[in-house]
Amino acid sequence: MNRRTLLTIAALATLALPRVASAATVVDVYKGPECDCCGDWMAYMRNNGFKVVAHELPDVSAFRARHGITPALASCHTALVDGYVIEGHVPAADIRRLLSERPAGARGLTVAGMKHGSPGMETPFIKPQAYTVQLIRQDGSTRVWRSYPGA
Ligand SMILES: [Cu+2]
Repeated sequence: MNRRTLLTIAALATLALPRVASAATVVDVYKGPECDCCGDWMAYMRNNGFKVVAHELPDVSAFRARHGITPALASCHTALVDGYVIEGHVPAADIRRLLSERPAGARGLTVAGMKHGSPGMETPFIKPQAYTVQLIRQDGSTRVWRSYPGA
């Protein structure tokens, strides 16, 4: 292999690498300091290929309200992902679908409350609850994004 071939291979490798690195979507998670299940959801998201950045806030509810999450739609942590707000223990597949479909007028997704069996809320000996991922629109209205059966 001559020097020019080596240089060409090196140049192609540098072109290819940043694309691989930028494939991980950043998830900025806003949470209170003492939330174990928030940490479990962050670990779950990392395991699903997202780049998770944690931000601790003394009052997540004010942050939540600024992003259009009403108390009825609220859970334990609020995340910002590529311009969308993701509230609570939302499964990674539903976030990926939102990022690929990008429905008109969408503000984000929520799993309101704290549902046993949702990602980061798996508890030994407690049966998974049925839960619904809701799409929140910019006007505050919601619709079912996906329903999960309990056990
Ligand atoms: Cu939680």
